Amino acid sequence: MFVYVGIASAAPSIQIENARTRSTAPGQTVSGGYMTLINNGLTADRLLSVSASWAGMIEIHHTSMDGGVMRMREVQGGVPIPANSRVELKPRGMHLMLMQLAAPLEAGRSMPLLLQFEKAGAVKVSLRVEAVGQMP
Ligand SMILES: [Cu+2]
Repeated sequence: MFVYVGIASAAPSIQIENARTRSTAPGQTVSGGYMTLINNGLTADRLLSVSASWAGMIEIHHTSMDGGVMRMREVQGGVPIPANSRVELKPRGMHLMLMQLAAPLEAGRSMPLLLQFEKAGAVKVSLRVEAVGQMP
């Protein structure tokens, strides 16, 4: 599953693969969002923000280990995506924090997400909801 943006060869060309999230239990209002951001263009781009109608707040988080404790903090200034490179949003790494979920995320569903890039602009992507345990 991917989305192509950019037609002129000089423009950034952002492709998104393997966009996914984890299903949630009733009452659980937070989940993680993961995907591969691929920049096939000659120009660096930047993921600035992410939004969805079904999540009240979405932040981009960075994960780090601090004395054996995993900590998450919000990425400031967006996620740089250098020209001709791929950036992974993955569990225990940089990820999307999907918060204030309006309803539980059910496995098998696809949730629309809007990514805002500095140069590529708005890119729609579909997040595949995977059952907890289906993902490493
Ligand atoms: Cu997080």
